[in-house]
Amino acid sequence: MKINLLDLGWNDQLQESFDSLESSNLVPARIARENRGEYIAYCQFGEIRLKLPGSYLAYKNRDQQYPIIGDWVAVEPGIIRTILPRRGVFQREEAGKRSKTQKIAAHIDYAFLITGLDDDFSAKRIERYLALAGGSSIDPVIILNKADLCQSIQDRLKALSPIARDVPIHAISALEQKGLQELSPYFERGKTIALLGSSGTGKSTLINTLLGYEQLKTGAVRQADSKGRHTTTWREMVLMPQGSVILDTPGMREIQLMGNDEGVRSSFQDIEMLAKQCRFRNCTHSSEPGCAIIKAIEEGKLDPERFNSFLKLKRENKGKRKRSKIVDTEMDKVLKKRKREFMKTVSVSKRKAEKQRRKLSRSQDEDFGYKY
Ligand SMILES: Nc1nc2c(ncn2[C@@H]2O[C@H](COP(=O)(O)OP(=O)(O)OP(=O)(O)O)[C@@H](O)[C@H]2O)c(=O)[nH]1
Ligand SMILES: [Mg+2]
Ligand SMILES: [Zn+2]
Repeated sequence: MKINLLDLGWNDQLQESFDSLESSNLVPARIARENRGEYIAYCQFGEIRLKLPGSYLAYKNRDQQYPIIGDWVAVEPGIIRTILPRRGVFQREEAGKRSKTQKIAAHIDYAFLITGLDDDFSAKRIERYLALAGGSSIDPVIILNKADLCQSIQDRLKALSPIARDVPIHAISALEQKGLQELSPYFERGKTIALLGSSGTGKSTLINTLLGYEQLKTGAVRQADSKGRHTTTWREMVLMPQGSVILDTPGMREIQLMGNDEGVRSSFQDIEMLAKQCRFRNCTHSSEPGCAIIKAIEEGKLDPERFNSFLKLKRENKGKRKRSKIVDTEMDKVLKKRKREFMKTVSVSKRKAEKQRRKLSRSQDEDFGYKY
């Protein structure tokens, strides 16, 4: 199957980066899936399988970039030679105690943040998604799926509007194929859309419906709480017939913020704007005179709940930064201790060697009849 690179998202900028490699042996390809060290990618000749060269792995270091889904790479037959400069990278904080960002996908234009309109619905979660997606070049889009199961869509839209601000919201039913027409502008040729959300919200179902056939496995949610069972277990890029690319991802168990305030700031611009109008620059918005936030809350212009979420997310970020510093200093301590121990063993073995050498030369001297 021949593929037009423009359908895959190829553009002038990528072409320029590719040309600057000045190698006639290379072709561009886009990573669609990773499977135990093997990459499945699309290029002009269709689907191909790729590996990293041994040298890539030999020089493994912390800064070494590994290809991620959505990456554009320059390849020789079977081998990835280099990753072209990334943009639109979706990343998140890895679940667990250690602060570490995990790059999820590259060259993403839109992030569909999918929530079910069943018992899964949570405005707070959407607020978190937005804070996570904010501050990057990816445009977030809120998708409320399973509209067929909800009697109070208008109420929920109303609850979301101060949170979403200018982020578009679409209520759809992937299963009953309702509201899908609204999504077609995002599927413009060459655009890449990543589907994100917790398990069971219908990400894979939406792709199947848009494709018109069952390409991806889907799984029923638990009756009791509408939670999914983590049916999708890997990230996978699917080519859409209209010349766009869609990325299915496994349901996220936990969303953690990245420890930088940029996302929070960009998704809470209303509060940021108000804070600028406070009389004191270091206003804590708790009891200061001339506080624009307190005033807005009193006048009913700002929902106190929203302000609480803002404070909570900021606090969480601060905690994260602190934690990562603690991890760093703890790491330093461990490394220093290891170094000391290493130096000790070195000096011990050096001393031993020296002793041995002296002993040897003494015995050699003895052999020659000399005595100390
Ligand atoms: N009623 C209704 N059910 C839906 C809709 N969309 C998806 N479902 C059902 O929700 C369940 C979960 O759908 P999936 O597509 O597997 O969900 P997912 O988001 O891919 O889940 P993970 O792969 O586990 O992350 C399936 O039983 C779907 O049939 C919808 O619009 N309405
Ligand atoms: Mg799925
Ligand atoms: Zn204030």
